[in-house]
Amino acid sequence: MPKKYKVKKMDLTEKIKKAERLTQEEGEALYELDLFTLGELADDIRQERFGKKTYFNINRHINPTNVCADICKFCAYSASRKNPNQYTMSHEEILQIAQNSIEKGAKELHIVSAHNPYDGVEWYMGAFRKIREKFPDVHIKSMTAAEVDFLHRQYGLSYDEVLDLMIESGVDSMPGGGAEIFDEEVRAYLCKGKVSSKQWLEIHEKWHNRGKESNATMLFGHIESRANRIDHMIRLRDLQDKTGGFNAFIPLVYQRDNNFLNVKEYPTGQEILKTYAIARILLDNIPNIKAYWATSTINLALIAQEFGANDLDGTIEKEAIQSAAGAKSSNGMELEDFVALIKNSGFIPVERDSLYNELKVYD
Ligand code: V47
Repeated sequence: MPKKYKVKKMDLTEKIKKAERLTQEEGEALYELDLFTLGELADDIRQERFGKKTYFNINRHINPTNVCADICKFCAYSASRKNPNQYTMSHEEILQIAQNSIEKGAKELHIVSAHNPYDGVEWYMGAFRKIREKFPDVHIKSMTAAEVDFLHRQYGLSYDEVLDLMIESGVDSMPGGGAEIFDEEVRAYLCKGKVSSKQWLEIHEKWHNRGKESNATMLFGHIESRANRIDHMIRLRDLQDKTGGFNAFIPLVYQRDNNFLNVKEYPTGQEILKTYAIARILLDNIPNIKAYWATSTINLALIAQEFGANDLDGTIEKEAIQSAAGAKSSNGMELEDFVALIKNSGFIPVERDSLYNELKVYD
Protein backbone atom coordinates (compact mmCIF):
# COMPACT_ATOMS: atom_id res chain seq x y z
CA MET A 1 0.00 0.00 0.00
CA PRO A 2 1.73 3.27 -1.07
CA LYS A 3 2.13 5.80 1.74
CA LYS A 4 -0.18 8.86 1.60
CA TYR A 5 1.53 12.20 2.20
CA LYS A 6 -0.22 15.17 3.79
CA VAL A 7 2.18 17.54 2.01
CA LYS A 8 0.56 19.40 -0.92
CA LYS A 9 2.46 19.60 -4.21
CA MET A 10 1.93 23.40 -4.41
CA ASP A 11 3.25 23.97 -0.87
CA LEU A 12 6.27 21.83 -1.61
CA THR A 13 7.25 23.58 -4.83
CA GLU A 14 6.67 27.00 -3.23
CA LYS A 15 8.90 26.07 -0.32
CA ILE A 16 11.66 24.89 -2.65
CA LYS A 17 11.43 28.06 -4.73
CA LYS A 18 11.79 30.11 -1.52
CA ALA A 19 14.83 27.98 -0.60
CA GLU A 20 13.18 26.82 2.62
CA ARG A 21 14.49 23.70 4.27
CA LEU A 22 12.49 20.48 3.83
CA THR A 23 11.58 17.94 6.51
CA GLN A 24 11.76 14.14 6.38
CA GLU A 25 8.11 13.90 5.31
CA GLU A 26 8.53 16.59 2.67
CA GLY A 27 11.65 14.85 1.39
CA GLU A 28 9.71 11.62 1.00
CA ALA A 29 6.87 13.47 -0.74
CA LEU A 30 9.33 14.79 -3.33
CA TYR A 31 9.43 11.29 -4.83
CA GLU A 32 5.70 11.67 -5.61
CA LEU A 33 6.39 14.64 -7.92
CA ASP A 34 6.70 13.79 -11.58
CA LEU A 35 10.26 13.48 -12.85
CA PHE A 36 10.25 16.67 -14.90
CA THR A 37 8.85 18.92 -12.17
CA LEU A 38 11.46 17.55 -9.81
CA GLY A 39 14.18 17.92 -12.44
CA GLU A 40 13.27 21.54 -13.09
CA LEU A 41 13.32 22.40 -9.39
CA ALA A 42 16.72 20.74 -8.94
CA ASP A 43 18.11 22.25 -12.14
CA ASP A 44 17.10 25.78 -11.04
CA ILE A 45 19.24 25.37 -7.93
CA ARG A 46 22.11 23.85 -9.91
CA GLN A 47 22.00 26.61 -12.55
CA GLU A 48 21.91 29.35 -9.91
CA ARG A 49 25.07 27.97 -8.30
CA PHE A 50 27.04 26.53 -11.21
CA GLY A 51 25.35 27.59 -14.45
CA LYS A 52 26.21 24.96 -17.03
CA LYS A 53 29.57 24.06 -15.48
CA THR A 54 30.21 20.40 -14.72
CA TYR A 55 33.18 19.52 -12.57
CA PHE A 56 35.50 16.56 -12.93
CA ASN A 57 39.06 15.75 -11.98
CA ILE A 58 41.93 13.75 -13.39
CA ASN A 59 42.23 11.04 -10.80
CA ARG A 60 43.46 7.51 -10.28
CA HIS A 61 41.58 5.07 -8.11
CA ILE A 62 43.92 2.62 -6.36
CA ASN A 63 42.52 -0.34 -4.41
CA PRO A 64 45.63 -1.79 -2.72
CA THR A 65 44.10 -4.89 -1.12
CA ASN A 66 40.90 -6.89 -1.33
CA VAL A 67 41.56 -8.98 1.80
CA CYS A 68 38.76 -8.04 4.17
CA ALA A 69 37.85 -8.89 7.77
CA ASP A 70 34.33 -7.53 7.32
CA ILE A 71 31.44 -9.14 5.50
CA CYS A 72 29.15 -6.77 3.63
CA LYS A 73 26.45 -8.55 1.64
CA PHE A 74 26.58 -6.04 -1.25
CA CYS A 75 30.35 -6.32 -1.77
CA ALA A 76 31.78 -8.24 -4.73
CA TYR A 77 35.28 -6.88 -4.25
CA SER A 78 36.27 -8.45 -0.94
CA ALA A 79 38.27 -11.66 -1.38
CA SER A 80 36.64 -13.22 1.66
CA ARG A 81 33.29 -13.29 -0.16
CA LYS A 82 32.70 -14.37 -3.75
CA ASN A 83 36.00 -13.06 -5.12
CA PRO A 84 38.56 -15.87 -4.69
CA ASN A 85 41.53 -13.88 -6.03
CA GLN A 86 43.18 -12.37 -2.99
CA TYR A 87 45.79 -9.67 -3.43
CA THR A 88 47.68 -7.15 -1.33
CA MET A 89 50.02 -4.70 -3.04
CA SER A 90 53.45 -3.91 -1.65
CA HIS A 91 54.37 -0.26 -1.08
CA GLU A 92 56.61 -0.50 -4.13
CA GLU A 93 53.69 -1.61 -6.30
CA ILE A 94 51.50 1.21 -4.98
CA LEU A 95 54.31 3.73 -5.62
CA GLN A 96 54.80 2.43 -9.16
CA ILE A 97 51.08 2.84 -9.93
CA ALA A 98 51.14 6.33 -8.43
CA GLN A 99 54.18 7.27 -10.50
CA ASN A 100 52.68 5.99 -13.78
CA SER A 101 49.42 7.84 -13.17
CA ILE A 102 51.03 11.09 -12.06
CA GLU A 103 53.24 11.02 -15.16
CA LYS A 104 50.05 10.71 -17.23
CA GLY A 105 48.51 13.73 -15.49
CA ALA A 106 46.65 12.40 -12.42
CA LYS A 107 46.37 15.06 -9.71
CA GLU A 108 44.44 12.97 -7.19
CA LEU A 109 45.05 9.46 -5.88
CA HIS A 110 41.80 8.03 -4.52
CA ILE A 111 43.02 5.11 -2.41
CA VAL A 112 40.46 2.74 -0.89
CA SER A 113 41.32 -0.66 0.56
CA ALA A 114 39.45 -3.52 2.11
CA HIS A 115 39.88 -4.13 5.86
CA ASN A 116 43.03 -6.22 5.83
CA PRO A 117 43.69 -7.80 9.25
CA TYR A 118 47.18 -9.10 8.41
CA ASP A 119 49.38 -6.20 7.36
CA GLY A 120 49.11 -3.69 10.21
CA VAL A 121 48.64 0.06 10.52
CA GLU A 122 52.09 0.68 9.04
CA TRP A 123 51.10 -0.97 5.75
CA TYR A 124 48.32 1.63 5.38
CA MET A 125 50.23 4.67 6.69
CA GLY A 126 53.63 3.79 5.19
CA ALA A 127 52.12 3.83 1.71
CA PHE A 128 50.86 7.39 2.23
CA ARG A 129 54.21 8.56 3.63
CA LYS A 130 56.13 7.11 0.70
CA ILE A 131 53.76 8.66 -1.86
CA ARG A 132 53.97 12.00 -0.08
CA GLU A 133 57.78 11.92 0.04
CA LYS A 134 58.07 11.15 -3.66
CA PHE A 135 55.13 13.25 -4.96
CA PRO A 136 54.66 16.26 -2.68
CA ASP A 137 51.97 17.86 -4.87
CA VAL A 138 49.58 14.99 -5.52
CA HIS A 139 46.33 15.05 -3.53
CA ILE A 140 45.86 11.89 -1.46
CA LYS A 141 42.16 11.18 -0.87
CA SER A 142 42.10 8.08 1.26
CA MET A 143 40.74 6.15 4.24
CA THR A 144 36.97 5.83 4.37
CA ALA A 145 35.44 6.11 7.83
CA ALA A 146 34.98 2.33 7.62
CA GLU A 147 38.75 1.90 7.24
CA VAL A 148 39.40 4.31 10.13
CA ASP A 149 37.00 2.31 12.30
CA PHE A 150 38.63 -0.94 11.21
CA LEU A 151 42.12 0.24 12.25
CA HIS A 152 40.61 1.34 15.57
CA ARG A 153 38.96 -2.07 16.16
CA GLN A 154 41.84 -4.18 14.92
CA TYR A 155 44.79 -2.33 16.42
CA GLY A 156 43.35 -0.60 19.50
CA LEU A 157 43.97 2.96 18.32
CA SER A 158 41.42 5.67 19.09
CA TYR A 159 39.73 7.45 16.20
CA ASP A 160 41.76 10.56 17.10
CA GLU A 161 44.99 8.60 16.88
CA VAL A 162 44.12 7.13 13.47
CA LEU A 163 43.07 10.51 12.07
CA ASP A 164 46.23 12.20 13.38
CA LEU A 165 48.35 9.43 11.87
CA MET A 166 46.62 9.96 8.53
CA ILE A 167 47.43 13.67 8.59
CA GLU A 168 51.06 13.04 9.66
CA SER A 169 51.40 10.51 6.85
CA GLY A 170 50.14 12.85 4.12
CA VAL A 171 46.41 12.13 3.64
CA ASP A 172 44.73 15.31 2.39
CA SER A 173 41.04 14.45 2.38
CA MET A 174 38.72 11.54 3.15
CA PRO A 175 36.49 9.87 0.55
CA GLY A 176 32.83 9.29 1.30
CA GLY A 177 32.79 5.49 1.32
CA GLY A 178 31.42 3.20 4.01
CA ALA A 179 28.29 5.25 4.65
CA GLU A 180 26.02 2.76 2.84
CA ILE A 181 22.59 3.44 4.39
CA PHE A 182 22.44 4.92 7.88
CA ASP A 183 19.13 3.32 8.94
CA GLU A 184 20.22 0.93 11.71
CA GLU A 185 17.93 -1.95 10.76
CA VAL A 186 18.87 -1.98 7.06
CA ARG A 187 22.51 -1.47 7.95
CA ALA A 188 22.50 -4.45 10.33
CA TYR A 189 21.24 -6.62 7.49
CA LEU A 190 23.71 -5.22 4.93
CA CYS A 191 26.94 -5.00 6.87
CA LYS A 192 26.66 -5.94 10.54
CA GLY A 193 29.89 -5.43 12.47
CA LYS A 194 31.23 -2.68 10.22
CA VAL A 195 31.39 0.98 11.29
CA SER A 196 27.98 2.05 12.63
CA SER A 197 26.13 5.09 11.28
CA LYS A 198 26.84 7.03 14.46
CA GLN A 199 30.53 6.16 14.28
CA TRP A 200 30.72 7.04 10.55
CA LEU A 201 29.34 10.50 11.34
CA GLU A 202 31.56 10.87 14.44
CA ILE A 203 34.71 10.09 12.41
CA HIS A 204 33.83 12.67 9.72
CA GLU A 205 33.03 15.23 12.43
CA LYS A 206 36.43 14.67 14.04
CA TRP A 207 38.11 14.96 10.61
CA HIS A 208 36.27 18.22 9.85
CA ASN A 209 37.20 19.55 13.30
CA ARG A 210 40.82 19.16 12.26
CA GLY A 211 40.13 21.64 9.42
CA LYS A 212 39.98 18.84 6.85
CA GLU A 213 37.39 18.11 4.16
CA SER A 214 35.62 14.95 3.06
CA ASN A 215 32.82 13.52 0.93
CA ALA A 216 29.74 11.51 1.79
CA THR A 217 28.19 8.61 -0.13
CA MET A 218 24.90 6.73 0.03
CA LEU A 219 24.56 3.24 -1.42
CA PHE A 220 21.02 2.95 -2.79
CA GLY A 221 18.86 0.81 -5.04
CA HIS A 222 18.98 -2.42 -3.01
CA ILE A 223 16.69 -3.18 -0.06
CA GLU A 224 16.36 0.31 1.39
CA SER A 225 13.18 2.39 1.22
CA ARG A 226 12.79 5.92 -0.07
CA ALA A 227 12.30 7.02 3.55
CA ASN A 228 15.69 5.45 4.43
CA ARG A 229 17.35 7.54 1.70
CA ILE A 230 15.79 10.77 2.96
CA ASP A 231 16.79 9.92 6.54
CA HIS A 232 20.36 9.30 5.33
CA MET A 233 20.52 12.68 3.61
CA ILE A 234 19.06 14.51 6.60
CA ARG A 235 21.62 12.98 8.98
CA LEU A 236 24.35 14.29 6.65
CA ARG A 237 22.68 17.70 6.43
CA ASP A 238 22.60 17.89 10.24
CA LEU A 239 26.33 17.17 10.52
CA GLN A 240 27.11 19.60 7.72
CA ASP A 241 25.28 22.33 9.68
CA LYS A 242 27.75 21.74 12.51
CA THR A 243 31.02 21.38 10.57
CA GLY A 244 30.65 22.52 6.94
CA GLY A 245 33.31 19.95 6.01
CA PHE A 246 31.53 17.93 3.29
CA ASN A 247 32.43 18.89 -0.27
CA ALA A 248 30.24 16.47 -2.16
CA PHE A 249 27.36 14.04 -1.77
CA ILE A 250 27.60 10.93 -3.95
CA PRO A 251 24.58 8.67 -4.37
CA LEU A 252 26.12 5.31 -5.40
CA VAL A 253 23.80 3.13 -7.45
CA TYR A 254 23.93 -0.46 -6.20
CA GLN A 255 25.64 -2.91 -8.63
CA ARG A 256 24.17 -6.37 -8.49
CA ASP A 257 26.71 -8.97 -9.71
CA ASN A 258 28.84 -11.45 -7.72
CA ASN A 259 27.62 -10.71 -4.23
CA PHE A 260 25.40 -12.11 -1.47
CA LEU A 261 22.58 -9.56 -1.43
CA ASN A 262 19.31 -10.82 -2.76
CA VAL A 263 17.54 -7.88 -4.35
CA LYS A 264 14.10 -8.33 -5.90
CA GLU A 265 13.59 -4.98 -7.59
CA TYR A 266 16.21 -2.64 -9.02
CA PRO A 267 15.66 1.10 -9.36
CA THR A 268 14.60 2.45 -12.74
CA GLY A 269 16.52 5.23 -14.44
CA GLN A 270 13.71 7.56 -13.35
CA GLU A 271 14.11 6.57 -9.71
CA ILE A 272 17.87 7.16 -9.91
CA LEU A 273 17.40 10.60 -11.50
CA LYS A 274 14.79 11.49 -8.88
CA THR A 275 17.27 10.57 -6.17
CA TYR A 276 19.93 12.91 -7.62
CA ALA A 277 17.36 15.70 -7.91
CA ILE A 278 16.13 15.19 -4.35
CA ALA A 279 19.71 15.22 -3.07
CA ARG A 280 20.23 18.59 -4.77
CA ILE A 281 17.04 20.00 -3.23
CA LEU A 282 17.33 18.52 0.26
CA LEU A 283 21.04 19.02 0.82
CA ASP A 284 20.98 22.79 0.78
CA ASN A 285 24.33 22.96 2.60
CA ILE A 286 26.45 20.44 0.64
CA PRO A 287 27.72 22.26 -2.45
CA ASN A 288 28.39 19.46 -4.92
CA ILE A 289 26.18 16.56 -6.01
CA LYS A 290 28.30 13.97 -7.75
CA ALA A 291 26.88 11.54 -10.30
CA TYR A 292 29.61 8.91 -10.04
CA TRP A 293 29.43 7.52 -13.56
CA ALA A 294 30.97 4.18 -12.55
CA THR A 295 27.73 3.25 -10.77
CA SER A 296 25.09 5.21 -12.69
CA THR A 297 26.55 4.45 -16.17
CA ILE A 298 28.02 7.35 -18.11
CA ASN A 299 24.77 7.87 -20.06
CA LEU A 300 22.67 8.38 -16.96
CA ALA A 301 25.40 10.51 -15.34
CA LEU A 302 25.25 12.85 -18.36
CA ILE A 303 21.45 13.12 -18.01
CA ALA A 304 21.87 13.64 -14.24
CA GLN A 305 23.49 16.96 -15.12
CA GLU A 306 19.93 18.14 -15.93
CA PHE A 307 18.70 16.79 -12.56
CA GLY A 308 20.91 18.64 -10.10
CA ALA A 309 24.28 16.90 -10.47
CA ASN A 310 27.21 19.27 -11.10
CA ASP A 311 30.09 16.82 -10.77
CA LEU A 312 30.91 13.54 -12.56
CA ASP A 313 33.94 12.42 -10.47
CA GLY A 314 36.81 11.87 -12.86
CA THR A 315 38.69 9.82 -15.37
CA ILE A 316 39.35 7.09 -12.70
CA GLU A 317 41.87 5.16 -14.87
CA LYS A 318 41.36 1.90 -12.93
CA GLU A 319 38.70 0.83 -10.46
CA ALA A 320 38.11 -2.49 -8.72
CA ILE A 321 35.21 -2.13 -6.25
CA GLN A 322 32.22 -1.29 -8.45
CA SER A 323 33.57 -3.17 -11.47
CA ALA A 324 33.75 -6.38 -9.39
CA ALA A 325 29.97 -6.04 -9.00
CA GLY A 326 29.30 -5.43 -12.67
CA ALA A 327 30.05 -1.74 -13.35
CA LYS A 328 31.83 -0.86 -16.61
CA SER A 329 34.49 1.19 -14.87
CA SER A 330 37.52 -1.08 -14.57
CA ASN A 331 39.55 0.95 -17.08
CA GLY A 332 38.23 4.45 -16.42
CA MET A 333 37.75 6.92 -19.25
CA GLU A 334 40.13 8.87 -21.49
CA LEU A 335 40.25 12.59 -20.71
CA GLU A 336 39.41 13.62 -24.29
CA ASP A 337 36.36 11.34 -24.34
CA PHE A 338 35.17 12.54 -20.96
CA VAL A 339 35.45 16.21 -21.95
CA ALA A 340 33.74 15.58 -25.30
CA LEU A 341 30.83 13.74 -23.66
CA ILE A 342 30.19 16.57 -21.21
CA LYS A 343 30.47 19.20 -23.98
CA ASN A 344 28.21 17.29 -26.36
CA SER A 345 25.57 16.99 -23.67
CA GLY A 346 25.34 20.81 -23.50
CA PHE A 347 27.46 21.44 -20.40
CA ILE A 348 30.84 23.10 -19.82
CA PRO A 349 33.50 20.68 -18.58
CA VAL A 350 35.61 22.20 -15.80
CA GLU A 351 38.61 20.37 -14.46
CA ARG A 352 38.75 20.91 -10.71
CA ASP A 353 41.18 19.94 -8.00
CA SER A 354 40.14 17.63 -5.18
CA LEU A 355 38.86 20.53 -3.04
CA TYR A 356 36.79 22.00 -5.90
CA ASN A 357 39.08 24.84 -6.96
CA GLU A 358 38.70 25.34 -10.71
CA LEU A 359 41.80 24.44 -12.75
CA LYS A 360 40.73 24.56 -16.40
CA VAL A 361 37.54 25.46 -18.22
CA TYR A 362 37.02 23.59 -21.49
CA ASP A 363 34.78 26.06 -23.32
O1 V47 B 1 31.58 2.38 0.50
C1 V47 B 1 30.56 -1.57 -2.61
C2 V47 B 1 30.42 0.96 -2.50
C3 V47 B 1 32.03 2.37 -1.86
C4 V47 B 1 29.11 -1.92 -4.16
O2 V47 B 1 34.46 10.19 -2.06
C5 V47 B 1 29.28 -0.54 -4.04
O3 V47 B 1 34.69 10.99 -4.06
C6 V47 B 1 27.76 -0.16 -5.70
O4 V47 B 1 33.06 5.40 -1.59
N1 V47 B 1 27.51 -1.47 -5.84
C7 V47 B 1 33.46 2.79 -2.12
N2 V47 B 1 28.60 0.34 -4.80
C8 V47 B 1 33.53 3.83 -3.23
C9 V47 B 1 33.34 5.22 -2.73
C10 V47 B 1 33.51 6.40 -3.62
C11 V47 B 1 33.38 6.28 -4.98
C12 V47 B 1 33.56 7.40 -5.78
C13 V47 B 1 33.88 8.62 -5.24
C14 V47 B 1 34.02 8.73 -3.87
C15 V47 B 1 34.41 10.05 -3.28
C16 V47 B 1 33.83 7.63 -3.05
O5 V47 B 1 31.65 1.48 -2.88
C17 V47 B 1 31.72 1.60 -0.61
C18 V47 B 1 30.39 0.96 -0.99
O6 V47 B 1 29.33 1.77 -0.61
N3 V47 B 1 30.16 -0.36 -3.04
N4 V47 B 1 29.93 -2.54 -3.29
C19 V47 B 1 28.16 -2.40 -5.12
N5 V47 B 1 27.89 -3.70 -5.26
